[in-house]
Amino acid sequence: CVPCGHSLYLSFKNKTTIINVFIFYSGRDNACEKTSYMFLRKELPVRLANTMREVNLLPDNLLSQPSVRLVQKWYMQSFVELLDYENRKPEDPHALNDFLELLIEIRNRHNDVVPTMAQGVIEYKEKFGFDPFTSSNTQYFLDRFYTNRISFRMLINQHTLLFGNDTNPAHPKHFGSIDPNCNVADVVRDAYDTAKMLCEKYYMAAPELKIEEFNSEAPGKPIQAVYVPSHLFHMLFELFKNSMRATVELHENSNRGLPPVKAKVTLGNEDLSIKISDRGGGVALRKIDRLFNYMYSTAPTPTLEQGAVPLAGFGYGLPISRLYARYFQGDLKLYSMEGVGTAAVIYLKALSSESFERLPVFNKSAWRHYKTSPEADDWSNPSKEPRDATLFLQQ
Ligand code: W6P
Repeated sequence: CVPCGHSLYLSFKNKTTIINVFIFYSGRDNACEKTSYMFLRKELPVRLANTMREVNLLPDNLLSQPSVRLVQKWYMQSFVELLDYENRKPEDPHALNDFLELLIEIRNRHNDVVPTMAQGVIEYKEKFGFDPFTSSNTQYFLDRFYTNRISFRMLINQHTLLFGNDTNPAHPKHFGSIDPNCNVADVVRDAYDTAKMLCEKYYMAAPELKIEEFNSEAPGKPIQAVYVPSHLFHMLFELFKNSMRATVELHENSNRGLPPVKAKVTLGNEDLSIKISDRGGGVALRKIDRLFNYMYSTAPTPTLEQGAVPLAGFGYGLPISRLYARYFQGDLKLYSMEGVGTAAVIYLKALSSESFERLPVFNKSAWRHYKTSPEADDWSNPSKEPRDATLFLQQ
């Protein structure tokens, strides 16, 4: 099994070894599938087990919500089913195919983990309200939990795409879900077009897109990355929906038309950056963190007309997009100037050799996060009373 030259890789960490597992294989031969099988039958249960241990550290009031229990059940079941393969030799004539089918079944079972966990958070909030301690625990937990889920699905998708018969004939040059020559501006346009259709359906109007590229490494050449186009699409689609909504809602009743949403794709030595900026009026600095807060931004989905989809603002789009960016060592940041507009920047690693998985580890320090209560604030609180210095002078 010969890994081909590309080096976007997934890693497997345990206490003593770091094994880099190349997910590019030079062929679809049986040897590769066996190697992947041997790796996954160990690695997938390990990743499930780590998550299940961490779920158990959640505050009891959250852990006991029915939706959280349901998710826990799915994880247990998948864990047990994977363990069946612990001792099945890859030479067993049915092992490889049975395993592949199991992976597809597991992927389907876990499809609704995100909305179900969100439901759990809603149930919690209805009973106990919002408090900063649980919010900070939930934030820490869900970031790690969803990162683990992204990684788990990435591994399953690679295996089923490379060795199943559901390979995508539209993208013969992709390796599983990875495009070694992913044209970033193309994905930007694609995500814009999709968001635009939603926006027009909702508001009967949508801002234009202005896109610019600046390739400092190879001036004039299109910017490419070794990346998972579906992850990039997910992030960009989320940002466009937010930008479009802000733009339309601010300018709906103006007769000067809608200011365009701008996209700028740049490549430097180290970073490949994508900025999406709007003139939608911006968000106050004080409120920016809330956009990434799971507990704050979870609210029961408003009842929509049949088939209607909300444009943006319900649920977990932004925090999960940031996890996608961080998963391969990038990031997603918002820069807003209230009264004017917002710029969102996705940072990716320019070099695929820097794009390894960022995974949560389960150790003492992680455990401590759940067990320590937040420290007392060590900065002054503004007094509600207006300060009048003359009072001190009189004393
Ligand atoms: C806004 C709020 C927001 C969030 C994320 C991306 C863009 C924007 N624009 O007004």
